[in-house]
Amino acid sequence: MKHFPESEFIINADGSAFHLHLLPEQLRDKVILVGDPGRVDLVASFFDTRDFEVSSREFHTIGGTYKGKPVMCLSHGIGTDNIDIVVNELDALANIDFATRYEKPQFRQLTLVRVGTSGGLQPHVPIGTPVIAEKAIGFDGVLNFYAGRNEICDLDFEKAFCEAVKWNPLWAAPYVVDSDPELVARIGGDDMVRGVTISANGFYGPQGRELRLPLADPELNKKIEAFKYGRYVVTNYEMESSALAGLSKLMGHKAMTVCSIIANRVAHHANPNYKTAVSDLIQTVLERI
Ligand code: R1P
Repeated sequence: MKHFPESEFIINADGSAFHLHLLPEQLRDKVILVGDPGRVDLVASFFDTRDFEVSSREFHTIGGTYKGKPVMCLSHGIGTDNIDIVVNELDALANIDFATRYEKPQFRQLTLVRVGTSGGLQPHVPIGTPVIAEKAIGFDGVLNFYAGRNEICDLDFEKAFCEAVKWNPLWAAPYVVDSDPELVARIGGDDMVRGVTISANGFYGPQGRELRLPLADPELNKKIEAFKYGRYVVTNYEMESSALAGLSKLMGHKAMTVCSIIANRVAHHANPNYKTAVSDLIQTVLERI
């Protein structure tokens, strides 16, 4: 069994995981992930009991039950760099013995569902649509630092995508990972769109938004919108689904992302009153997780 020294896996003085500040006994098998720490209260408002609440930086967690089902909601903030922290520390809480610092002999699998917001890129995903990242394309590069990346990624899709959009070799190599198919079927039901979601490594330039700084490739979004791969088209942009799907798959956890579309990047529309759609989506995911 692997042993993890103090420098590699930091445990706080109170026995909690370094960034999440969660204790192993607080971990629930079913975890709803949201970006905004404030949205954790919205998710917990649907719980029938609240057992604990922990807050540190952007990581805010409330654990409890939903219709008797043990569940917790945790905020990850913005970006796949945070997802690297969240998935590694959740996995450590499940699969590392904090007293001995050894990997536990019995693997414990977690179910991680991110409920987020997103910008739509296609006419069939108008504002208000819940879109599942059936495939996630990571522009961020996080997964490329882990061994085994090629075994879990869709290499043919990656190649076709890079050729179609004339990917700039100065950018991190994009990676393409599937969400867990059983979760997609169960949580997606027949009322959510299955899509291909890009996780960008920034909100402005990396998603083709031009403010004062000109873009390296102003045509990139047009090429992304036109790209087709079998039955797949790229449906939306957000900033976390790729690392969530990739790291979870490498570790053996079940994960997926579903986002409510709050802006249409093609038609240049945004809906600042998106909270009802997000709240409805949260309740649906709580029912089905
Ligand atoms: C950017 O405004 C943030 O919103 C989206 C992006 O992924 C990014 O985190 O999702 P959340 O609403 O879940 O944070």
